[in-house]
Amino acid sequence: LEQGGMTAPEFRAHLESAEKSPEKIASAVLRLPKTTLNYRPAPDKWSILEILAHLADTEIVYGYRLRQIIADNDPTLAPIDQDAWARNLGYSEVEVAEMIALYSLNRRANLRLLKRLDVEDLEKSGFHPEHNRRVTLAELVERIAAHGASHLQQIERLKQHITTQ
Ligand code: NI
Repeated sequence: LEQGGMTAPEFRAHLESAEKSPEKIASAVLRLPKTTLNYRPAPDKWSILEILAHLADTEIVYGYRLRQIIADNDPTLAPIDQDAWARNLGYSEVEVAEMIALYSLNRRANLRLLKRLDVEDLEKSGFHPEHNRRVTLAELVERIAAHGASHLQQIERLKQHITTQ
């Protein structure tokens, strides 16, 4: 994170892009046939369905982390292994509509909490054992704002890959 932290306009821009993600993801996967949803480009790569489950679950993780940092005193964040979650939590068996609904509602609730904050609050942090350092709310906000967009690109690449086969 650059010196001086996040400015108010940057914060607003991040919240705005974070707000648009669920709808963009929803329209990208609307009416996709099952074969497309389940298609894996390689045995160790996620299908679109698994990406949707990852988006829904990650929003729960973001939500817990930001609640810890906002509300708790000196919290420690729990690291997750996202491939282990995909393997062990049945990501390939989920329902598209349920994942979109979970992602949308948790994202909305997370943004509601973030919108109450002033930019100074974004310097609050929690200890991340995996990185062995403190992670600020500002960093978390940047991640939340970028997460949907990067997986949207991944979904579009997968759709492209399937149609050009
Ligand atoms: Ni991700």
